Amino acid sequence: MTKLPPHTNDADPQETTEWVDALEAVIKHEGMERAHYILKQLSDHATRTGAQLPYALTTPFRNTIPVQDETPKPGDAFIERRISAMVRWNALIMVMRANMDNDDELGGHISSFQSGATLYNVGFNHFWRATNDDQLGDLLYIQGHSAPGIYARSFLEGRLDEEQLDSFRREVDGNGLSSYPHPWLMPDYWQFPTVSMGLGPIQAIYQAHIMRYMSARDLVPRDNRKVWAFLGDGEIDEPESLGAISLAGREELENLVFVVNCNLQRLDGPVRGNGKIIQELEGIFRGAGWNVIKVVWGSQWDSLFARDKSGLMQKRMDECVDGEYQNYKANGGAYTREHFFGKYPELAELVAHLTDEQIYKLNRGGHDPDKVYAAYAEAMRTKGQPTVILAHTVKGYGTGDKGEAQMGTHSLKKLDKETLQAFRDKYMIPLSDEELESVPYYRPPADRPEMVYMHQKRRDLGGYLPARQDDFEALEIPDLDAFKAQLGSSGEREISTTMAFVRLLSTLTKDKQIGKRIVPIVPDEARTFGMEGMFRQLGIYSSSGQLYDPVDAGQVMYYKEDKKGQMLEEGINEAGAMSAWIALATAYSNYRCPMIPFYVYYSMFGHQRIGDLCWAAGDMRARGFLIGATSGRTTLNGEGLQHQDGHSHILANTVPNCVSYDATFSYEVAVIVQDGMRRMYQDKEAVYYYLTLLNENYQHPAMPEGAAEGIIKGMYRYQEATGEGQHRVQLLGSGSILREVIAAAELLRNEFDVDADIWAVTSFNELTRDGQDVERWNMLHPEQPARESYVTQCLKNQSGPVIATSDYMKNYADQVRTWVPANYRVLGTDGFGRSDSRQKLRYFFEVDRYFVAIAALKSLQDEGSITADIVTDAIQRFGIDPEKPNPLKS
Ligand SMILES: Cc1ncc(C[n+]2csc(CCOP(=O)(O)OP(=O)(O)O)c2C)c(N)n1
Ligand SMILES: [Mg+2]
Repeated sequence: MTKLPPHTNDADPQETTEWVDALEAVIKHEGMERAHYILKQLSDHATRTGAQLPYALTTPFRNTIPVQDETPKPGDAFIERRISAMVRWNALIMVMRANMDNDDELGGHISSFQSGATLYNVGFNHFWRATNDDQLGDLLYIQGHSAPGIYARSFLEGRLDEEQLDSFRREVDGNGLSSYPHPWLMPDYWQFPTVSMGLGPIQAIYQAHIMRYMSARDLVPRDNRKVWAFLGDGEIDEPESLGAISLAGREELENLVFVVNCNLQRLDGPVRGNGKIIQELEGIFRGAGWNVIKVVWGSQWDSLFARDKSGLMQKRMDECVDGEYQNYKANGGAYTREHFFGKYPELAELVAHLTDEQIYKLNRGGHDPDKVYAAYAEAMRTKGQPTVILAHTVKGYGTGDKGEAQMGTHSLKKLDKETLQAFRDKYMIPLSDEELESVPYYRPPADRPEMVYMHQKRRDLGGYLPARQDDFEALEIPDLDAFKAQLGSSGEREISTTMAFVRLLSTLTKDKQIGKRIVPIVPDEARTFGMEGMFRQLGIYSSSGQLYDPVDAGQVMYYKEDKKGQMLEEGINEAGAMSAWIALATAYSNYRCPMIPFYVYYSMFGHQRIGDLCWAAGDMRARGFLIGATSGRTTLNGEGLQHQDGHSHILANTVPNCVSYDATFSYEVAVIVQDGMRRMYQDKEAVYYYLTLLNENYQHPAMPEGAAEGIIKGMYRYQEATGEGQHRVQLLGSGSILREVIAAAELLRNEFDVDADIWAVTSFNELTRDGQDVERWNMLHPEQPARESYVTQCLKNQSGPVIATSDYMKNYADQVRTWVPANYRVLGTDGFGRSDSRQKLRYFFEVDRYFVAIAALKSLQDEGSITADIVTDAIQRFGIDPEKPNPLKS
């Protein structure tokens, strides 16, 4: 008869035991599947009778894979332990050396990698395939602050030398190692910037999704490639970490493996001191359709489990909270004996034969290569589900009482002499006490068995990791002529730049060379942008095709989901859509297949909402287009304060390799997109594009002769002054407000005898970057003839003050002030948006034609060209209340 642990609330222990015995018998004689079946029948029956069962998505706090089902780890356990020890050593040393004998405060982390070392080493030795001429390898999202351990392995492998390790976090002089994974700084090494917590997990999910998309469309073979993402248990609290896991479950992303390093601690303290992070995550992931593998306990516990016939030890494990588990590791064997086992006399008895030292060494699953191997092997085999491995570890493992499971261990940067010696002894690093004085790295000669073994393992898996491919085969980009429809006048037809863009996109998808590489991505706003025609034309990607008849099936533009769909409709999920875009925008590297993604979204929900992903995209050398549709504070008029964007260009300019444009006319859109494709995919510049589009309808002129170059540089003369007026001004306008500027020029000419040159400014950001670059060069070359910024070149031979107006904050146009060789006045839309007609909003924000005209007149007054009463007269004539509140404050 089974002996059950004492439960105080068991009304009839005898009856309970009978049920458990019956179940045991079924498992023993008929197998687990039959047991499952019977339990399911019982549960269904109970539900039919109306019973509310205490459904639990969690299992007891123990390993998911029973000992007898573990796939045995092949290879030489002893040698692998040696490799692991050396990796640990060098990871520790490189952080210590970065922080020794200097006041540079370079930082670095010891404890995170020491807790995750086995999780990485098992992967490197047995699972992770590299990309080479024959295969596309696995994609690894490595916990950012575990970077020292990854460098340490590369050092052992001979890919990095001591000098480079000593240049950890010393990058300015070149050849340094970046603090965290940064492809921008180490383009042949790191693939994914992960250290801004949460960005790794969400990107990994969408990477796996895009991997399936790419193969569904026959762009790259599917193979058995996997995406592995390493997460901290503290990192899990980021909304991005868990926010997209249901997509992975729903899409059955069997090519995705999450490994959560559950060391129970984050930076300040325990992740769930009063609960159990592993159990919490088990429930969440299982509920989202994931295959959950808990790796809680190491092999040292196996014999205790075998002897724990009553389940009392399990009960004790289940009732302890993480704060207590942290205590056991921080306080050692005697403490654990007393506080963990000592709670029940039978349990104390169970470990009576063990010394305190042996109790302390009862290991956690994430530090046991055999348990980790078994979990990884299971993840590799899993079909139809993503896998999450919840690995129980100790933060600062091996760093003794100075670091192991200590509250402040995350910030540990150095070990004292005794702790270092103890670490050396624990990992049997053959260095004497004297040698330790210099805090040396350790790498055995190349012919040592460990080294031979390690290289062989990587050869078997196709090469070394991490590795990133930066180069790709250039694409043949169509000439500008291909977009004739956008370059000509729209005639009487009033259209928006969004409509022009959608047509251009449609043309691109039909291009023989690049058509299949074009990927429109929307987060549930295609209809808003008039892109619904693409549903049918391109199909919406869905891994299950379309299992229903769409209600609009009879219509030409019906909602067509398709296994080979080209368009991505990612739902109301900007971070997800952006992550999909990033995966495609880096496909040139990770799939050796350049893709041209266009992510089209409400401009307000771009850089402002997902700015950190935009930043990461720059780091990753993403290539593609972000399209901020319905942009402009006063142009998207009805939607109000939380939609009307007047600052996305300012944010876009914070990403160094993001090239941004605010277009007015369809020919500008065509020129910008064509040139962008040329720069990114033909000339292989590591930039990406941000282009704002408008939903205001108006007539579009044909492209003025020779305008293309200026459009790309950021400004061109749209209309020359007639030369007839008494006074002269230079009017700059961008986006929708250019049209107000054009109207203002007419007012000025007709009513004030002021003649205006009109300049269309497609990018104050590009103008600014050019100006700053020129200024910098001039500063550093004082003896050389000074160079001239493009803004200066455009305006230097013009006369009259310069007035710039945009639908963005004044800062946007104000950036170029230094290079404007004249009196410069800026109008813009600072302040919270609100709903009203465009006309009213432009009056409210003081960017309509009348304000442009007044700004011009005021500038002429300031120059002494006209008298104040003319300006006053204009203010009155236009019905402007001079006491109207400042929009910034209203
Ligand atoms: C978005 C973001 N916020 C804060 C940090 C700073 N930070 C770096 S590591 C860390 C603690 C990480 O804890 P955990 O995820 O559990 O990883 P562990 O080191 O324990 O493996 C914090 C707060 C960050 N990198 N990113
Ligand atoms: Mg942690």
